[in-house]
Amino acid sequence: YVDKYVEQSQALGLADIFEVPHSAIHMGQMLGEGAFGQVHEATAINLRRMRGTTLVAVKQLKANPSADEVDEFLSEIEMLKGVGTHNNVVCFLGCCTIRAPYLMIMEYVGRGNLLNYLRTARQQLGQSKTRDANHTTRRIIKTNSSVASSLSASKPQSVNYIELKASSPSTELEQSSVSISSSSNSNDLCARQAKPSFAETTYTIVEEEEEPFEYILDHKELHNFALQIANGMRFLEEQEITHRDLAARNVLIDGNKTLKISDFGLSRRGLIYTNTKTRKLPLRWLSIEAIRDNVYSSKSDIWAYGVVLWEIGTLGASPYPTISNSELIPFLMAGNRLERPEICTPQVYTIMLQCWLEEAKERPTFDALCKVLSPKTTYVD
Ligand code: ACK
Repeated sequence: YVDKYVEQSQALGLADIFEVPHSAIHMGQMLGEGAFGQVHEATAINLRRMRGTTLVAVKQLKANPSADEVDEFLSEIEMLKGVGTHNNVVCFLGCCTIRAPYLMIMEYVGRGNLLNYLRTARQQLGQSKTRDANHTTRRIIKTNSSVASSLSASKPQSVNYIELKASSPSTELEQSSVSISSSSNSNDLCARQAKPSFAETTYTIVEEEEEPFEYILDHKELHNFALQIANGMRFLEEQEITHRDLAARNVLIDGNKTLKISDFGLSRRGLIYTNTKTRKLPLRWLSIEAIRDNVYSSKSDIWAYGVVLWEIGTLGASPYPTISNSELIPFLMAGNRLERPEICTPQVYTIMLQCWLEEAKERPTFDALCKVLSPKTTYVD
């Protein structure tokens, strides 16, 4: 098949080993939509090192993109080609970049994002058993009574990204000067329900989803989530890749509860200083220096990781619900931080506070966090 693939690729003038002909991709249902375009379930035939048909996720750049959008999409792909594979990072499998529609082909991660997982589990907390759309049993184990009470206070929020004009000083961010966009699914508190339907294709997809998928949320699970994300981020840190949009909504979960860091749309190598383009930014996950000076590094990813720990500890609350965009920088500069989630141990809250140190170089590395988050750390009381 390799010969056939190479032949096919050469015929199309595809020198790059990641380049895939459009004919090898059969699009299925849409999974979601972002500013860049759409993500679909799809099948791909004879991907690099993958004989036969593989279930994949395909990110498709929207129709009539601006030159900047094409640039960004292609640079994301270029960066992903060099990332290598890690169990906690969504694997890049191939791309179509010779002609539009431009596609990015990724490993399919079938259980949606971590934020939805946490919120669904939170919603179902208290019910001892429920059945999901696949007729597999989900068992909800209530970890302790403070979990439920700490959650009632947190309400989901739809605004995760704001548009920051490069010319306006970020400290003067005004709610009115900010155009609001919501992440495609931030209000959707339900986990993905149905298995993919491929009515329009003739392929048979065999999935391993019949096994039960449990919403557990005990100490072990939350701790394990924190560690898996730190592991994936350490892998990126080693390669000097700055993710820039680490948040629970951008961490995907599969049927085995393996977490995969995704959405590299804003990622770049090395220290990044951005001042050129108007772009939407995940304000509430950004470090002080990222908001104030447009400087991003692994240390600003560490800040975002602290917010992800907080999202895990609150089972999917929205950060700073009472603070407006324009108030955030003064709030942080005055030394204020997100409060300790009720269920988190002081030990875990100390880690969060270290991630939010004003001085970037004093924050821990992901490597150090992986060590600190040894099995001995207690996540919740
Ligand atoms: O949160 P979701 O269910 O998971 O909805 C969003 C949507 O596409 C838009 O980003 C989903 N998504 C993104 N990448 C993947 C992937 N590799 N596998 C499965 N779903 C994905 C994401």
